[in-house]
Amino acid sequence: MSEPKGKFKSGFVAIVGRPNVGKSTLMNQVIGQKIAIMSDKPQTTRNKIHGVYTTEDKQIVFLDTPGIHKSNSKLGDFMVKSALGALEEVEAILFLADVSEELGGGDRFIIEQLKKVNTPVFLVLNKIDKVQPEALLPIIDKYSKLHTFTEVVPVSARDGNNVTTLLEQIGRYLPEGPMYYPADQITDHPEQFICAELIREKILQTTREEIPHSIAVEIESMGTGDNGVVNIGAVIYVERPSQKGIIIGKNGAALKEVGKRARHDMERLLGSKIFLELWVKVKEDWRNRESVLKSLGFRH
Ligand code: GDP
Ligand code: MG
Ligand code: K
Repeated sequence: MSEPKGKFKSGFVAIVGRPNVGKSTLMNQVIGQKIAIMSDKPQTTRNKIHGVYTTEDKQIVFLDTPGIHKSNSKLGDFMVKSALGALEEVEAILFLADVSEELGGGDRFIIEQLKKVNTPVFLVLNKIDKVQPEALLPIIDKYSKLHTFTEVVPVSARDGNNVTTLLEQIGRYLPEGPMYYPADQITDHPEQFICAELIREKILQTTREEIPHSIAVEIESMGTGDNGVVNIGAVIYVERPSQKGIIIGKNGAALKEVGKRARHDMERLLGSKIFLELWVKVKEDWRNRESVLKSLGFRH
């Protein structure tokens, strides 16, 4: 190992952008492991996930902030508020946009929010693998008319194209600081949270009907038995009895498929055999009740 040239630098960086621009994909590309949750349906990432990127001269701790979108529920308001609070405290914000889609109302809303925050904002133009190179300049122009971005970095989060450049650019905005996490740690989230998110992900991937935004998953129990098998009991909360039926499916087929897929990923993640039990419960209008939000771990 060579001697680091200067002092060690470290800091927190937030990733924001409307649903589906590739925030989770970028996070996974950077830390090289599947922890952020990916889905074609929007708003899957509801909690913050720290991904930690460590080299010999720097450490970047990423916050995969919940999308800042226009909201019509208490949960939505909560998400915007908590995201804006987190954004004040970071060294830099990566605003991700999808170059293969028109700059839309969702992007504008987020840019308006970012104006309120006193933190350098990078414009990270993602999915460049989907457009011709000459299409990029006009796109950069369009975004730059709305806000003065500190840096503009085109990337393909999926292919990893230009991601190293992005990491180097971020490094220039980090102050001298300690290593917050051990070099081999990539997330500070408990396994329980990741397992709950995996179950949510599988439901979103396997359910056709329009219910996903109204589900929450809670891990009720998790423990290792004498035989080394990890026993996990989880409850899937829905808002209406009809949604319960959709999640369970005919003769329990849908829920069984969700369980199978989630167990598969959990076994890879935890490196042990998993016994997974899933229940579905109706909690009416849970999104609009403060106390229920609190019990599910959303904090102000
Ligand atoms: P998030 O909602 O912002 O976290 O977006 P995801 O990371 O879940 O990505 C949404 C979709 O876009 C997924 O199907 C990804 O595979 C896809 N995607 C993400 N980044 C890229 C990219 O650089 N190129 C292409 N072609 N697809 C991407
Ligand atoms: Mg995501
Ligand atoms: K700041």
